[in-house]
Amino acid sequence: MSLIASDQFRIVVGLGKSGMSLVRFLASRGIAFAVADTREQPPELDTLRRDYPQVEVRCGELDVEFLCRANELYVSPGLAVATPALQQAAARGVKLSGDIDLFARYAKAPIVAISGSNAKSTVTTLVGDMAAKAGKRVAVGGNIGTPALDLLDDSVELYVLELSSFQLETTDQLNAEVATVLNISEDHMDRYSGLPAYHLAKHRIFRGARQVVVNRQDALSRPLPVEGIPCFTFGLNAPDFKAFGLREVDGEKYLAFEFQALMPVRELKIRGAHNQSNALAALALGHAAGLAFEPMLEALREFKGLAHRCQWVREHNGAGWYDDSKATNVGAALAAIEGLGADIPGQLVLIAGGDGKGADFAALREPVRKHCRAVVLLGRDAERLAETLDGAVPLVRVQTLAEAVQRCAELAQPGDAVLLSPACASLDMFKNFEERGRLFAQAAEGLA
Ligand code: UMA
Ligand code: ADP
Repeated sequence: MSLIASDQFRIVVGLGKSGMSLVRFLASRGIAFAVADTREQPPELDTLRRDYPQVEVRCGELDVEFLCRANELYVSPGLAVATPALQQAAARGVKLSGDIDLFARYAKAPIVAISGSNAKSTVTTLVGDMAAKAGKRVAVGGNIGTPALDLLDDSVELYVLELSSFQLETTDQLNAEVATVLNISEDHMDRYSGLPAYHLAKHRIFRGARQVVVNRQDALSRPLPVEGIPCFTFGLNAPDFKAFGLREVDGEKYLAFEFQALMPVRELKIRGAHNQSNALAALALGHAAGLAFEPMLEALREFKGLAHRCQWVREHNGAGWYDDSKATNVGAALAAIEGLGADIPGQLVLIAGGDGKGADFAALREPVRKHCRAVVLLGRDAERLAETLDGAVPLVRVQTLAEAVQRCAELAQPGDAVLLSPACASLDMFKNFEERGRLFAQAAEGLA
């Protein structure tokens, strides 16, 4: 690829999964581009050098002069658009864009777009399962794993995308058939100036949407210019017109649409009030996308939940052990503590701590006091958590996850549940949340 500045020249910034999907996409369309990454050894460097040896790559600190040779930068989600070098390039007229914007320009099938602080992966997977049950050729990806550009295929009939605030920062016009922000609570406060900036990034998902789905119980999920856009809502209270919710019929709780009971809640395999809300959100999105109720309900009946989301691990001395390693923020941990706490005869022994990403932990104090027998703390922000929880319940400090498991086994009583729901990211001690969950389950399974 030549390095001649022209209005056809692009630079892919970031060479991880998204960056590599951009490289494949641009190369296959004969569009000239180069690559930059702030890391000396980005993960896909070897693949790039092997498969596209002609592409220029700059590793290390971003060079503004280099970036300004492009008319458009495709910025990976791991890099904030607020990064000074990117802002300097933007100030000199270079357009900042990303993989999702490009995807939206080329996708020929309708898009179901799902964001929110929590429950994105669960709801995205559910909508994908529902569409497959309805016989649609469906492609599921985005933040959940497969980069969106890798999904593009003209035979696809429906795209279901999980989108993070990071991906939405660079998304100008998504034009989704239906878009939702499932809920908003504090997350990624190490990247945003505060909740308003995070909220603003998430709400870019609604740009050009033909329909929206709103959480009745979370005002922050409501798009500002909702008038005139067809809207379905979901929530745990009884539904009215164009709404999904819970209705009681003959003493039994049902998932319901408007005044129609659809399915008893007890037929769901996923537990807790938060998962009933997730099932309703998926129904609302699927309905807006034109899926029939019967296949959607079949998918709901079969869904066992995703790994590391309140996942049952084992029973030990009469206590259940649960892996909720995916609870990387306060809102997710709260859902697990309140959901599981209300569901068991005993109390919770909670393992929490890790990289708090600058979050305020205060909201944990009351639910922890109500539901927990003790909290075992580890990781970078253990002391900050300890300050918040001090005096509410007994606190135990440990250095390793194996030690945490041992201490929990000593503390738990029959009828209790041991819950790994850290309210923090895992990256200070582990490769990712999956590794943290796997090591927890292994250690728990190893208990005599
Ligand atoms: N990075 C640099 N310099 C760069 C580019 C990236 O240091 O020039 C760092 C980032 O700060 C980050 C890491 O490299 O720590 C990875 O960033 P990336 O943009 O290269 O990530 P990808 O490999 O492209 O993966 C991304 C999503 N990752 C992030 O947003 C951090 C993946 O979501 C997503 O599955 C993938 O695209 C495909 O769409 C992961 C994630 O952690 C699961 N998402 C966050 C979350 O869910 O909380 C938002
Ligand atoms: P995301 O992809 O947004 O991280 P997941 O479906 O992977 O969402 O779930 C992440 C965490 O959020 C899990 O710990 C899960 O128990 C919790 N969670 C699931 N549904 C909800 C909800 N409706 N509200 C709050 N937390 C939830």
